[in-house]
Formats: sequence, C-alpha cells, structure tokens
Amino acid sequence: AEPGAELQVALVPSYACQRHTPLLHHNTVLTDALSILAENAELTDNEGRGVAFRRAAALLKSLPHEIRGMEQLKGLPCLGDHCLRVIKEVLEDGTCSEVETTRQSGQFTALKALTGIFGVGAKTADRWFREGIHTPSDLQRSGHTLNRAQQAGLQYYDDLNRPVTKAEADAIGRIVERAVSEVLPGAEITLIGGFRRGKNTGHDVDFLITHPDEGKEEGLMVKVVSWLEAQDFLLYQKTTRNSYLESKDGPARPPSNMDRFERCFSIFRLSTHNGVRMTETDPHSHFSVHPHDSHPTPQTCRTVDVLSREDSSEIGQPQSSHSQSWRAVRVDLVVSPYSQFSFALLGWTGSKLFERELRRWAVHEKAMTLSSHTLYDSKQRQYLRANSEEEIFALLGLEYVPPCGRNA
Ligand code: 8DG
Ligand code: MN
Ligand code: MN
Repeated sequence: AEPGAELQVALVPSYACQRHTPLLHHNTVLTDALSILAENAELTDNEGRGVAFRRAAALLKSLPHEIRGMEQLKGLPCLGDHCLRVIKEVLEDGTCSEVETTRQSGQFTALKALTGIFGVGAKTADRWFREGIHTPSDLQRSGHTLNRAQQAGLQYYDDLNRPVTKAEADAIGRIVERAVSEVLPGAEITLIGGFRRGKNTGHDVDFLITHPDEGKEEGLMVKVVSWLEAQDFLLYQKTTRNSYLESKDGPARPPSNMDRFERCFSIFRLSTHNGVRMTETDPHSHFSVHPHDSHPTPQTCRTVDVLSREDSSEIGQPQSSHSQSWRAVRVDLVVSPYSQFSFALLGWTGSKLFERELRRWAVHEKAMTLSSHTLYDSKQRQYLRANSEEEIFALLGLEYVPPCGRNA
C-alpha cells in the first residue's frame, strides 16, 4: 500500500464520536445522496442499512476537503461497497441512478409525506401506504381514526413542516423561561438538540430543565405545562412522567433506548410580528412572549378569526394565506435531576448518529454503558459520576467534542 493510505487510516478514526463533524462541510453533494438512501432504508424497516449510510455520510462530513476522486477515499473507514458504488457514480456522473430512482419513487415520496405528519411513524405510514393512502389529504379523506397527536399533526401540517428559525427558537425559549421561573424559581433551562449544535433551523426546539436543589425538579413538568396551558401557549401536549425511580424495583434496564425523564412533546402557538403590536419585554423581538389573548386588542379578534378558519380548512392548503399572526412550532421539554444533568445534556444534544456512536464506543471499546442518566463501568461494576460533558468524554477515553462538532 502507498504510505499515504496508512496515514489516512491513522488520521481518520472510525467512530463519529472520535471526530469533529461541523455543520457546514465540503461534501454535501455526496452526503445528500447517501442521506436519501439512509432515509429510504429507515422508512422501509432496514435500520441496519440506514445506519451504514448515515455512518458513511458522517465520515464524509468530517473530512477537511472535498472528495473529487475515488483515490482520495483509500484507507478511509465507514465506506462499504454499496456506499463506494454510490459515491463513484455521483463523482463520475453528477448523480446516482439508485438515489434518483428512490427520490422519485411513489413509495418514498408517500412515506416521507406521511411520516411528515407529527405522530406518524414509519410503520404506520407503511401500513397506510399499502392501503393506498399517499398524502395527508388522502389520510384526512380516508376516515381513519387518528390519535390526538396525529390529529394535531394533520391540523398543523404545513406549519410543522416549515423549518423553525433560530429567532423563533429564542422566542420559544423566552416563553419557557418565564413558565419555569413562575412555577419554580431557580430552575434552569438549556437549549439542546440541533440548535445547541449551531443549526440555524430545526424541525423542533428542544429544552432541558433542571434545578440545583436535587428533588425540587420532581413534578416540575406538570406545573410548567399547566402554566403554559393557562396562558394559551399550547396547541397540543403529551407529558410523560419520570419512570426512573419507579422502575428501580422493576427490570434493571429500560425496555429500549428511550430514557426515563419527565418529558413533554408539545406544539406551541407562537405569535409572530404583525406590525400592530410590539412585545413589551423585548422591543427588538419579532415575536411576542405574551399569549395572544392577554391583551384585548384588535389582534385578539384576528387570532380568533384565524382559528375558526383553520379548523375548517383543507389540509395541504398553504396556511400562509390565512394570516401571519401566529404559527405552530414543535417543542420538546425534558426535566432532569441535577445530578444527571450532564448525561442528559450530552444525550439530548445529538445528533442522533453522534449519540448512537457514543453508546457504541462505550460498549465495544470501553465495556461501559452510556445513557442519558448515567455511565456504568462493567469491569469496575460501578456507576461513574460526572459534572460536565467534558468529564464524560474523559471517562470514555475520548477527546472532548464541543456541540458544534457533533453534527454527524
Ligand atoms: P432537528 O430537531 O433540528 O431536526 O434536529 P435534532 O434537534 O438533532 O433532532 P431531535 O429529533 O429534536 O432530537 C434531539 C436529540 O434528542 C437527538 O440527539 C436525539 C435525542 N432524543 C430524542 N428522543 C430521545 C429519547 O427518548 N431519549 C434520549 N436520551 N434522547 C432522545 O429525540
Ligand atoms: Mn430538535
Ligand atoms: Mn426533539
């Protein structure tokens, strides 16, 4: 082998958690192609293939230069035969036939449209697809019984498929901050998920809430949600209580990768600037942190009008034609005990692949089990404490990767 090849093996480690993966990188044409195949695999119950495509894409995202020829890939990890075929075709022809066929296939388009409905997962989408339901409109006409989440998902389909901006995320943050400080002074909120990794847009906004006095955070979510509901900020919410303590005398491990924090999947009603009223707390904000009906101004009437029109609106009609006075935004809230905060922070900052790679590294390279609650060392047979993300990386024998480098 050429000396260069060995050098690359040494330079590019195979776990995504051993590398810095920036948001903006040099190989988007290739990673876009691989992401389509990953998405398609995930939508058609091929999780293993999905992960393989995601790992290959993550590897390319971490490279400091653009790949222009196959010879530059020599010695790089994470690139299986299938991925190499795809990359070769894109490098030579500009596109890959498998990717284009997938992108245009009726199945892929339908499954994407259906899983784009909040509350609809890949399995449900696939079942509906085989019944001939290909779009949200088809679903609405079908008369299927939908759960609360799916009903909200249909109702706010357009809004929820429009990316959330950083400014909107910050506006939501101010609302959550107010809610939290009203119901539990001293509680702290942290922006997590994609926005913490430096993304400019997201499909939702994620927050982690804790309190320095351990125990004070118990039952906090219910109070926060009640406050938000009383102020009419919520269009939908489903709160799951903490199951960590209860399950201590039950099975030793959670049934899945899902963690056991108090959490809330919600849809916020976010007021948008309409030129009529500025906010009181921040005159530069484009968004009101006040609920729409706390001021008996003309805007209240308009908002009510929008509501009733939306209720009778057809799915798939652009909501932008209604009004600009508010929009629906998906928000995830998680409450963690203070002693688990660093693990929760690391576990909820993502990306999903980065998290998966961290856990895989822990198990296979360190004989440890990492969760959003703890780190367990199987050899020492003990739980390892950590007060920061930096400490967790150190315990795992990894160099620290800041949130902006976790965009795998
Ligand atoms: P996006 O919203 O901009 O699309 O990207 P994101 O913020 O990275 O994705 P996300 O779907 O909002 O997920 C944020 C992080 O939260 C991600 O790393 C995965 C993690 N996460 C869940 N569900 C769960 C869960 O049940 N347990 C744990 N520990 N983490 C979870 O989404
Ligand atoms: Mn998110
Ligand atoms: Mn989320």
